[in-house]
Amino acid sequence: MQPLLLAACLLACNSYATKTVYFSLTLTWEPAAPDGFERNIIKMNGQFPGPELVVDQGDDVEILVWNNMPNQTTIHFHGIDQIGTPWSDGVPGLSQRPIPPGETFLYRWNANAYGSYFYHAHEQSQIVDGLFGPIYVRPPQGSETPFSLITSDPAELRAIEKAELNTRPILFSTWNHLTSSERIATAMSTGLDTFCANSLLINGKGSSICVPQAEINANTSPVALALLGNSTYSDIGCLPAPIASAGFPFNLSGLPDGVFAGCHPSTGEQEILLVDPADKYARFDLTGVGQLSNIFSIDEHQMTVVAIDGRWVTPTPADAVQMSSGQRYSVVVKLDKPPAKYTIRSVSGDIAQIIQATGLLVYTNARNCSSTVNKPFVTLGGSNATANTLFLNESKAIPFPPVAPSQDIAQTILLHIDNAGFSWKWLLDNASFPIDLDESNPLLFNPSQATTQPNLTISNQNGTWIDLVIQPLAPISPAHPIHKHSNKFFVVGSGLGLWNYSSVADAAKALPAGTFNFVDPPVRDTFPTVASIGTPGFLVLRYQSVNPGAFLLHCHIQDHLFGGMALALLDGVDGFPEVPGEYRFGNGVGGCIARPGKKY
Ligand SMILES: *[C@@H]1O[C@H](CO)[C@@H](O)[C@H](O)[C@H]1NC(C)=O
Ligand SMILES: *[C@@H]1O[C@H](CO)[C@@H](O)[C@H](O)[C@H]1NC(C)=O
Ligand SMILES: *[C@@H]1O[C@H](CO)[C@@H](O)[C@H](O)[C@H]1NC(C)=O
Ligand SMILES: *[C@@H]1O[C@H](CO)[C@@H](O)[C@H](O)[C@H]1NC(C)=O
Ligand SMILES: *[C@@H]1O[C@H](CO)[C@@H](O)[C@H](O)[C@H]1NC(C)=O
Ligand SMILES: *[C@@H]1O[C@H](CO)[C@@H](O)[C@H](O)[C@H]1NC(C)=O
Ligand SMILES: *[C@@H]1O[C@H](CO)[C@@H](O)[C@H](O)[C@H]1NC(C)=O
Ligand SMILES: *[C@@H]1O[C@H](CO)[C@@H](O)[C@H](O)[C@H]1NC(C)=O
Ligand SMILES: *[C@@H]1O[C@H](CO)[C@@H](O)[C@H](O)[C@H]1NC(C)=O
Ligand SMILES: *[C@@H]1O[C@H](CO)[C@@H](O)[C@H](O)[C@H]1NC(C)=O
Ligand SMILES: [Cu+2]
Repeated sequence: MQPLLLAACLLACNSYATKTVYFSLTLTWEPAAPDGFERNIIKMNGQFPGPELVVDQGDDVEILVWNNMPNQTTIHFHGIDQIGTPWSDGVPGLSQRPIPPGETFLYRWNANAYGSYFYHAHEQSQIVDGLFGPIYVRPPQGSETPFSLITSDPAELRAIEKAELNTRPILFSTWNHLTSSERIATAMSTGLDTFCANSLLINGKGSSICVPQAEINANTSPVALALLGNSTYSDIGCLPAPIASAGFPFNLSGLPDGVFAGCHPSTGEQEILLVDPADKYARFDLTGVGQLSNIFSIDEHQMTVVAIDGRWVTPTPADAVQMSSGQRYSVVVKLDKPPAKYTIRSVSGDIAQIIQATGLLVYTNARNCSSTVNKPFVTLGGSNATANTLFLNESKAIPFPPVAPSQDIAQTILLHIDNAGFSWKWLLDNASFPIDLDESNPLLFNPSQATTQPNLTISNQNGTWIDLVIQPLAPISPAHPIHKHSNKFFVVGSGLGLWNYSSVADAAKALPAGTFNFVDPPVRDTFPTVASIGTPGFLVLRYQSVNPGAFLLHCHIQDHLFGGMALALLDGVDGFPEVPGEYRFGNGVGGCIARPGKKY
């Protein structure tokens, strides 16, 4: 081959063909009734949740956002590494200026890793007004998958591979009848963390269900009973406001109906997942988007978890899978049951609230059946409803293939989580991170600003390894799903007790064997701290700084992020990139504004 041809081939005949794919998202603020109750919500291209963005690994992705809402906005692509494109990470004050009403912004990033992701607002609390939608990055054809660990039967394998190509997102979210700004006003006027929802949604569909008090009481866990004392969960299944105060001052005058109590039933659509048993298998990407963790199950159908946060894991069977906000669990489901309609269930996995949503898994050859199979694996209270319900054992779902993190750690950073005077307001380490951090002057554009805000930022040199030790101190600590923007971290360990070590290596010497895993730990972009009462828990996240830029580390429960539970990671300050002029000064378009229907 001529040298010139070889060079051309090296460029064009990559292991996977690089192409550019274009999307446009038009955002509107308009009335809708996802759970049967009408209020204003955010729609994307007229839809809620937003349209699924499906691309191939290696694709360059361009997403033109048209903000037709009355509020400024940004969009974050959750789990996408943003290697070399930190200006497309969508965090106001860190990576960009917000997109004003009526304006556009062009996000550009490379889909460098296969798997399940999602996009959502990162401006104010617009995510809870509905601004979210799924992303799937298809793995390269013929790439290694863990499917051969499920079956060695070639026909079965082909069916699983086909299901993989047709994977479908299932987004679980919490929904409120107050808008996000009304909820925030309520938190501030009452002083309270208003953690309860009016309904749970499955792919944006659901109902506000008023469960009889006796049924709520019967599903109250022993831990909740101890917290409740002589009170009960409210009629919306919510812990009462005085408990939500966590011992901080609160004022119930002006508390709107329906926030802690006040159930008003309303009926929306029910999500229906139509499956063809001739396909033998179905594949779903379960995604936690809401403020409560969610336990998902399909009556009579065991699932096999094959990927978590987009990355393959050793296939692990489970009747029920729990996920926190920001986490993704991809599952394969065998369609070998009698043709019927099977109930799918999402119940709260948090002590904060007893609440549920249901949908249907419908075999195509049972579309006209009038009855529905109703045999839950999981109770309304989130515990086993059968003698042998199998909850996912996370320690079996090790990354496939496993990867060991470095043991050469440049920095160990202890980050305490605590309340800051009110139950809605939070500290991550020394400070409460402002949701509207200097939006006109993003940290990425001028990292030296960080020196004036030392408590809001931590920085490192590119290439180094960092241990983040997260330790919630509140006497009653819910699980905080910690999400890191840009590349993933290793979850090297967790446990109970006050952290009093200068390094993880020291802790490993002092703590019981099995506290840490340095061999094949989970590789994630979101992972919850240990929920605890009395004794504080700790969670150790290890990552390598590989992508210079300003990235947020935060709790993915939106109310906690709003309350300040965040820090800016200035990764690779020694190698911060030159921000392209079209992002530093403009909206990323660079020149003329593109028109929908042309490229986008
Ligand atoms: C949206 O804008 C309205 C009107 O300016 C304001 O009252 C509200 O707080 C804003 N909401 C959010 C979520 O930014
Ligand atoms: C709960 O019990 C305590 C003492 O046991 C009592 O003082 C309090 O009034 C009771 N509260 C309610 C709501 O019954
Ligand atoms: C509670 O809030 C109301 C109205 O917002 C206010 O009038 C009242 O003084 C507050 N009470 C206390 C004890 O702060
Ligand atoms: C379901 O009923 C409709 C009309 O009632 C019929 O057209 C359709 O073929 C039926 N589907 C199946 C799978 O039986
Ligand atoms: C749930 O599991 C426990 C412990 O294995 C068992 O005792 C209990 O009977 C189970 N619950 C049901 C409803 O089967
Ligand atoms: C989970 O899996 C690990 C590793 O296989 C095992 O040691 C542990 O006993 C399992 N836990 C439960 C609750 O089954
Ligand atoms: C930063 O944190 C330290 C230690 O808690 C505190 O003394 C200091 O006031 C904080 N500085 C700012 C600017 O918040
Ligand atoms: C928090 O404050 C302490 C004491 O001033 C300081 O040592 C630590 O570096 C601060 N943490 C951050 C993340 O700024
Ligand atoms: C940062 O470090 C990573 C890992 O060592 C390396 O791949 C990358 O090229 C570095 N980037 C810069 C800008 O130095
Ligand atoms: C931490 O350990 C050191 C050395 O063992 C000890 O001096 C110190 O008092 C401990 N601090 C806490 C808060 O337990
Ligand atoms: Cu949190």
